[in-house]
Amino acid sequence: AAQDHEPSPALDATEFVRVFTNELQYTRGVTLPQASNQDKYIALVRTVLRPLIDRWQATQARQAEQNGKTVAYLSAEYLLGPQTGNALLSTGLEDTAREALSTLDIDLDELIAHEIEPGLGNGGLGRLAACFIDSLATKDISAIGYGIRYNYGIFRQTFVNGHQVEQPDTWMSHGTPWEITHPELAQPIGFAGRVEDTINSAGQPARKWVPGWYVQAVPCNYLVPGYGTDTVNTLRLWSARAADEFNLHIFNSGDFENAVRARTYAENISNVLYPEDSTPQGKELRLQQQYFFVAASIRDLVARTLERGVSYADLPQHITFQLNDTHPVVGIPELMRLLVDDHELEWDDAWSITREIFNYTCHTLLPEALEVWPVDLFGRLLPRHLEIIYRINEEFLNEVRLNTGNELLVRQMSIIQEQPFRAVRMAHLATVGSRRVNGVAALHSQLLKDNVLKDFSAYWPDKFTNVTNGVTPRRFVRLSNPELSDLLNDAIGTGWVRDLSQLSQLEPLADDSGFLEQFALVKAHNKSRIAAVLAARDGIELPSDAIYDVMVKRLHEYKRQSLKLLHVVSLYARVLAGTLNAEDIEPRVVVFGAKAAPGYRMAKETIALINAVAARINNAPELQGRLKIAFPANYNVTLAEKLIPAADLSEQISLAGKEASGTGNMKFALNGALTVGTLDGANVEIHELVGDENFFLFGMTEPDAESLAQAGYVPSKFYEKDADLKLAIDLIASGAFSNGDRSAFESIVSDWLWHDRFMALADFRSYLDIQTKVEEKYRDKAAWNRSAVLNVARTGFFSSDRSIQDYLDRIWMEK
Ligand code: 26M
Repeated sequence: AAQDHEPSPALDATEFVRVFTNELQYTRGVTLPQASNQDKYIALVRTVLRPLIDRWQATQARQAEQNGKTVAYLSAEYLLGPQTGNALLSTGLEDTAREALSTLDIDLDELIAHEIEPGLGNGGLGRLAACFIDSLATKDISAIGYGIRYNYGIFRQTFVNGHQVEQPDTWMSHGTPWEITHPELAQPIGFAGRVEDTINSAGQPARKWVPGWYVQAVPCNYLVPGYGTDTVNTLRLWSARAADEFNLHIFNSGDFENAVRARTYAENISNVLYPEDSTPQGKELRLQQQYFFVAASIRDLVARTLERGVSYADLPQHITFQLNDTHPVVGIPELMRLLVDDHELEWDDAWSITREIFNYTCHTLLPEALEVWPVDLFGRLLPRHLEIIYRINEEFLNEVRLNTGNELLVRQMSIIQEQPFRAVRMAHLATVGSRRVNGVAALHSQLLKDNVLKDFSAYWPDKFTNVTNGVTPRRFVRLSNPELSDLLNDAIGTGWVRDLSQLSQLEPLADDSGFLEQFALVKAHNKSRIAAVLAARDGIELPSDAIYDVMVKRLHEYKRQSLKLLHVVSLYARVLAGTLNAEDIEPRVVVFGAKAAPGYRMAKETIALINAVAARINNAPELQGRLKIAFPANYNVTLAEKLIPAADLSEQISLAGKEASGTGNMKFALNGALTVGTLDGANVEIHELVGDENFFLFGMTEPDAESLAQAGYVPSKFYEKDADLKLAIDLIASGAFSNGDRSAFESIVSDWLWHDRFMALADFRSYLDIQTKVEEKYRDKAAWNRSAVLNVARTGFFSSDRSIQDYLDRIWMEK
């Protein structure tokens, strides 16, 4: 039955060749001998798009007819990754395309590699959105993703003398064949201006927003194909175009040149993705981006729903808006404005509709990551929305006052903060205006209720729930690890791609030595593959028979890349000091991949330090080639797909209580890497599922870390107490990695000794000890492979299909 879901190709090789050459001729205007790789890539995409567009149109017709509930996912980011492989997979056309193109002497993989990935996200939050729309389509759910079509996605990272230098991501410089744009369907989005008293059509006093300027939101559609189903959903990203009225409002006529030039101000809105992912900058352009895409999205879906004859009161039965963090939360006052001002609903009716429609997912625990908008800035850009927020807040606080009589609580829960400056607390607005609030892993959801949003969870206990994150098995196993996929297909059939819980059928094979050997061959193959990729891409030479120890994620202090680095430096320092024989080091390749926010100084210095340590130890004769660091620049989805299948060891070493979930952790486990990790985020659930024998657990628990902080954490005490730690830090401080320059990494060293906000030094000993256990286990190949297979067998839970089912059960369809 599982076989029934394998996509069957809509074209055979002969038809494929005909359509492909036709596309070359009539959309590129070239003959085959004239065609460049770009021409061939575009012809390939347009060929694969045809059956997808047929399915897409059928999906729209079906969903309109069913007239059920549509899930609208609102996210400022979608970190999609390359599209071609996924489209070939969902159309079942991969083999056909390969065969067809080979008859034309074209290598399919070369064309696939030609694609520049749409990097329209920073990291975990944006990649989660991409996994979720994949799962929504695969599960045949009527859904639409809304976001922003940035001209420049996440910056391209380069290293200059080991320091990060950012280059613009010009992913659109040659256009993209994946996008279907409709400038004629643009809608005007207003900003700034003033609010007037007016009389509505019933003769009642009302308020009316008169924007000062407008920008056009142009819809750009992307197809989101499900796997093994006919559903193709839509991802609708909005692009900003100057409105004709734009310059009329700002400039007097006559100055034509400047009026034209001023259009770029409006078009700036969708120009670039903000690269900060942990400390919001409070920039006006960012708030413009948020309102721009949310206002366009809400109007789009509400208008289409009302056109179908749905009444206002019934909107919550037909629409649910899922807020991906607070970035789209301005949607709450926007829907209120739409209902009250434009559609003339009573405030109370509009408010009960609004609170039924929105749900909010929180992705953080760090207080500095919570978005707040200064009221003066907010009021200048969105004056009517600020009024609406004030009224929401006033009524909410009156209710809290009435129910609790606690004035302190009233202040703590207010949507408006007074100190250190008056500002709108977006997480409070989201919580008050949503029906459900969820965290992204069990521990995270608990900590949300206990700390960040504790007053709200005491006030509305039933509003809070958990949905543990997941990842799409299509991209992160089936596409990225074809050899493992073949092995799984032979062992348990193909049903796992749509139902990842079937991986549990592998369990008995963990004791089958023949299977373990095949599994080991797949891993070895993937290591050779990544070694070849890194040699070609970055000129990095690596052994392929070593422990592949991988830490890939955004660079942030709480994630503790510095702890991983201290481990490596400590091995080297002990070899230099003669307390460790190089021959006793199990050969290991430590791979880092990480981008730092351009303005985040400590993160950028950490990058420079990793590169400096790499330059030294990779050529240190004392180490006999047994320890290597690879830090390829510009880690992205394309590289992740090659790297993760090759990993033996997955580094998930954040300070407990700081990483909301993590999703890389899931991708690694599903590809048979063992995790070295703290009890943080979804690591807790991975550890629980795979079992303690198959997981390298270390470090303080969240309550441990909390007590240590309460007691007064003094990192230098750990430095003084632990000779290995001291040796490692002293080696860095001595200038060993900076040509004797002791000042080069001074700020990192002094941060370790005097601040160390995320307690890397406190967990150092435990981390070193567990890494010794890693080496011991790796020497016992059978034991290691058994654990690796059990990781695959026991982590089917982490499919984003399961996450989406949880959203349906606990939030979207919950009664
Ligand atoms: C906010 C304001 C202005 C500019 C940018 C931002 C911003 C952008 C991205 C803030 C945070 C952003 O991402 C945070 C993020 O990626 N969080 C991660 O979410 C993952 C999915 O739930 C979790 O697995 C990670 O633990 C969590 O860190």
